[in-house]
Amino acid sequence: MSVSGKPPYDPANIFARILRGEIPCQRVDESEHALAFHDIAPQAPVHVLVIPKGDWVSAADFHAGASNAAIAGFWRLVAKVARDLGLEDRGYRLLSNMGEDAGQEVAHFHVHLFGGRRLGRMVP
Ligand code: DGP
Repeated sequence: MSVSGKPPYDPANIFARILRGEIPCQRVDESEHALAFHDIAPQAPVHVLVIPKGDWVSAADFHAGASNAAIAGFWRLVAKVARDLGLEDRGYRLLSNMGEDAGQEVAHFHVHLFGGRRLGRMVP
């Protein structure tokens, strides 16, 4: 953690590279504040990742440090993607892994959006 309280952000992480267009993704939607794309290893018929367009490592530093507009813009895109993919009626699941114990693999804040089938009960 830096003196400012913001954890160090590695600009070489895979989602940073996707945001810069250095590696491709299957884009679902995009706004000024966020990008949504299909997960490379889907765990459900719909498995989309939504990431903010800023250098945020996890939910903690994103919600503590990003502007209100960026936070609102991020969550609006999450909701829009779920709506546009027709998930609102049957439901869907949002999940964000934060840090080592949760097994966060990519150190750029992201929310998983799962849907398209009956999802199992969540277990820790
Ligand atoms: P997490 O464990 O929450 O950090 O999830 C990271 C997710 O990112 C995991 O479900 C796989 C996905 N992922 C990793 N590399 C890539 C990639 O290059 N492209 C895409 N679309 N998804 C990726």
